[in-house]
Amino acid sequence: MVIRKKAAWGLWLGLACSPALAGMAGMQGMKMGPMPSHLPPQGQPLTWKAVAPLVRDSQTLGAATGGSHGAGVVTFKGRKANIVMVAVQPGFPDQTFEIHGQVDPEIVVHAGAAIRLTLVNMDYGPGMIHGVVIAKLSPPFPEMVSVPAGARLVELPLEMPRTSKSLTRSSYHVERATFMAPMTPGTYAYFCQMPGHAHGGMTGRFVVVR
Ligand SMILES: [Cu+2]
Repeated sequence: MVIRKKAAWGLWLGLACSPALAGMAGMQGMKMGPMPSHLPPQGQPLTWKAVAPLVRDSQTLGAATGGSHGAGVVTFKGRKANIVMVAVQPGFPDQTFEIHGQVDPEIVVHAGAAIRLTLVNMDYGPGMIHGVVIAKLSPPFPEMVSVPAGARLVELPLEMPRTSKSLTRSSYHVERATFMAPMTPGTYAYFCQMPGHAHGGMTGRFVVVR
């Protein structure tokens, strides 16, 4: 778990963001309002009771259009974006991300937006490990994706699968980080860094607009 339990979002935004990114985005001194958090103290896996609100957030935050695999678009407007992604929500295809009920949609954010990114791994079974990287890359991806220096916007480390077949009896791994969207528009990719997963399609576009 890399979650910082702080009432003021801005405080741990500052902690989590790299100095290079912070400098690039001109975010020093930026004031961030408090953000609600459903998360327990750092280092503890989440119970279903704790993770269910995050899953609900993943389905409701942002504005969605479209809907088929990889064709949907989820837009996060404004200077702050709270993005919650699920890795392999039950009932959805293997090796996919779900956002706003869509499979691997395009994510759209505004240039310079302060982004809080959360990933919940809902997958179950041996080896069903997932994480997420957002980087200046584009598909097709090889089995092992290497990210050139300077191309990575953010990385949430690999998370273990849920612990029980029963959703309500399971515990869940969640990772969270904050970062600043680039100041100039551009197209990036989000993808799972588990070998073979991005290659198999566990990826989507991350688009920064003015
Ligand atoms: Cu994966």
